[in-house]
Amino acid sequence: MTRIILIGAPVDSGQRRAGCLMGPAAYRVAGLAREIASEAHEVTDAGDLAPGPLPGVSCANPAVDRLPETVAWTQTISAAVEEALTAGGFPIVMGGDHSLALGSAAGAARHALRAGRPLFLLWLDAHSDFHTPLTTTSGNLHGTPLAYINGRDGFDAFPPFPAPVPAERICMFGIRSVDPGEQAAMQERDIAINDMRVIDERGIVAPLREFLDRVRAGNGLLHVSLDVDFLDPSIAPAVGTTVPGGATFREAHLVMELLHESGLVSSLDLVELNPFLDDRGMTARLMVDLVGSLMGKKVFDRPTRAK
Ligand code: B3U
Ligand code: MN
Ligand code: MN
Repeated sequence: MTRIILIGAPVDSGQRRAGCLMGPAAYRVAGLAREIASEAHEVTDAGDLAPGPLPGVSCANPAVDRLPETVAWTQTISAAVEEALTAGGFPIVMGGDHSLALGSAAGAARHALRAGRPLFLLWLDAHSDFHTPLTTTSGNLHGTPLAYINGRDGFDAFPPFPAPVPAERICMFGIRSVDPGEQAAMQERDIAINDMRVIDERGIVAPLREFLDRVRAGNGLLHVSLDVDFLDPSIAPAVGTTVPGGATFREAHLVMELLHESGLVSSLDLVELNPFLDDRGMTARLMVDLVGSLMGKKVFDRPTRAK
């Protein structure tokens, strides 16, 4: 049994379409806590966080939108995730847009540093989120967290990332929208980029097992960041930036089932749900079902593959 701590992070300063701040409420309405409890885990809902006072920060890139709010959220979320992990819990951060991962990953990294274990990152997303505040042209900071986590320059307004995660410990799945500024930086680094081409050719299982084997071999902690747009918009319409050709219902559940089987995941983000754009709650419900699979829900109990 795992002690799950639900943390509401109604962040919407990382992008410009209103609605993500209703995400935590939608997860509660869709029964996230019940779903987790039905897999015999203990669940605590810690309620919603609020950002602290806005810091006096600025950025040389005039396009950047709502930097002080995002920095304030980063500090608050980072502290909450670190505290949950230190207390022996498994934090699930209910977003909120993807800029919340600037904080959740920083909290996980600080915890990993103190535990003397390496942190690994699994990024399930249509986008690579590898911009820095200096390279983003949209100015939307939800496109930057993975660059912060990897220790790229340009994040002077933010607290220094505790122990940046090297490229070899980062794995992306579902990628199908990358800006030129991100592409160049990603190509210089040895990140496992499982874009949709790779998934079409190899499927989900082989590349995910390769990554999970590396996490296990390194005795690592694993932070998973699940962006709603990882999923195909036909099954998950409640997201600001829909990109066609995403993961199917079965592929997404298979990822979650393999992650459960591995026993390696230590923290999770649920990001970019915009309930205002949903179709009778179908996206919120699918995200809850996926968390159910991550928590061990399955139709048949069968022996797991020899490790
Ligand atoms: N790369 C683009 C688009 C984007 C990133 N994340 C989302 N959209 N959801 C940008 O604005 O940085
Ligand atoms: Mn994202
Ligand atoms: Mn995305």
